[in-house]
Amino acid sequence: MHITAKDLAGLIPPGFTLGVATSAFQIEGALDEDGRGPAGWDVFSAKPGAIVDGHSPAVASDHYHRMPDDVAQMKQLGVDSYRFSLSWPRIQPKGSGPVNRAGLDFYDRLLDELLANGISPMVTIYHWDTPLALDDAGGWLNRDTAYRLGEFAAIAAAAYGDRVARWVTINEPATVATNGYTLGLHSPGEALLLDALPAVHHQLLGHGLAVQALRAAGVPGEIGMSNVYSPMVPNTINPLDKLSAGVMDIAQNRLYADPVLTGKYPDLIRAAKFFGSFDHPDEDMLIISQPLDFYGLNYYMPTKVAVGSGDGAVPAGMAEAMGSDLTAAAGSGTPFHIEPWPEADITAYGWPVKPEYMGVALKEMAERYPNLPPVILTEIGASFEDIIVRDKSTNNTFIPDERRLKYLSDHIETALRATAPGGEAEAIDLRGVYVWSLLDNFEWSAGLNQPFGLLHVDFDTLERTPKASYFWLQELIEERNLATAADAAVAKAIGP
Ligand code: PNW
Repeated sequence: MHITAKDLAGLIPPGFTLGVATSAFQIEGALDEDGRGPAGWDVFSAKPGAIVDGHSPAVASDHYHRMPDDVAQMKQLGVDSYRFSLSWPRIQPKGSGPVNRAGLDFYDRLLDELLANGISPMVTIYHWDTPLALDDAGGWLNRDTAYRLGEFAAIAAAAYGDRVARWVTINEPATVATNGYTLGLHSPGEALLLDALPAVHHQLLGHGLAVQALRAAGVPGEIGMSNVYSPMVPNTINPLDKLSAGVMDIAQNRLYADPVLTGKYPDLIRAAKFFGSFDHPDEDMLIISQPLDFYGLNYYMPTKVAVGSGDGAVPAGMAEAMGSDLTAAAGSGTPFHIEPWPEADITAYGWPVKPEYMGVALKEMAERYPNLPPVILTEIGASFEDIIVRDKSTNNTFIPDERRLKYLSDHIETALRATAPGGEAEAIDLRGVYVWSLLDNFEWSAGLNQPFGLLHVDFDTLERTPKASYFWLQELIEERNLATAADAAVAKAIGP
């Protein structure tokens, strides 16, 4: 069971944002329309074997053509805010040089539509769809890509700065570096293992340069970035399991959070020659660690780590999980591996459902980073196979996604309790949560097979159908609104 929507609403502090999130490449389709340039992901996804079942992102959720309807669905849902990303190759087809007016116009219309419907826009500047021209020049291995991102942020600030409430410079550099440059599972398909470190640094530098560009443009919106965080849990009390979990923690969590929040890479990364050279000017660290208005955290699951190469029993879907197949890719004889959680519920992706670790993640962040700015959960969500039930008498369809609904409820409850006074992460000023995702979409190398949406998308007809989780979030927001209105009435009655 899970807490009632009414009781959960009672835990929500004033001013807290309830939102939904998407990204451009995953939902838009229309890859060749209105002057969009190619992205590295267009080419990567066309490679045989790159995407499960050979699925194509060409249409995805067809959001490019259905944007007003999708905004209307959000209005119905009642969300405070919508987090979406800008398609870099739609706006700047080559990643440098001239902008494409028709591409800029699409997000102009989207922003206006959101504001007309009372939905506050949160814009992610970079969510993985690097323009192909930049990938051809080395992508994130090339320092120049960081400067190009800074320039793109300036373009975005000039075009949209007046209407954007929150900016996310870059989404999950860890996933890009691990899946795109370490393991070759994502675009651009590089499998450099430990030599992928420059792709980490240049993304973080790109983040810093984007912050500089937004600040220089004087945008009124809040500025932050989004990192994924997975608590690393040793399989046993064996010190070698603990050591392995510690290494994973450094390689997947701290490698990305420390530079941004403390201005330093973890000591192990700096000291160990075997990570390959990633010499950089000291000044980079000042750019990377500029103060942020909020820190975005994407939370999905904890990771259980054990010493040794394991028996290969990691669930198939875990191949997508952060670094879970770092060991698989490196073959047998690797020093440590990911263990499945035998007792855990698992998602369609094979990811363990462990809501209590939402609290652990926040607690670890609070302990590690005393100067942490306000935190926003920029993504939480789960993929579960959906069943469409048709009522024979009315012909209405219903999607009873109880497991997704419970996942969301449990994780939001845990986060709210952890950050409330007396909670394990009470030092964190939690400002909001965004559900991943508004609608089923192109889940990168998993293709169209991992539905994360509150809205079901039929990928043949492109019809949207709200799932039970959508109606649950709608109810939660209604309850929150009633409680807020009641509080305001009391405050007014009592007077100053
Ligand atoms: C995120 N992990 O990726 C991305 O921001 C989204 O684009 C994506 O659709 C969504 O989560 C679901 O996968 C992740 O290993 C990649 O914990 C890896 C992990 C989490 C999220």
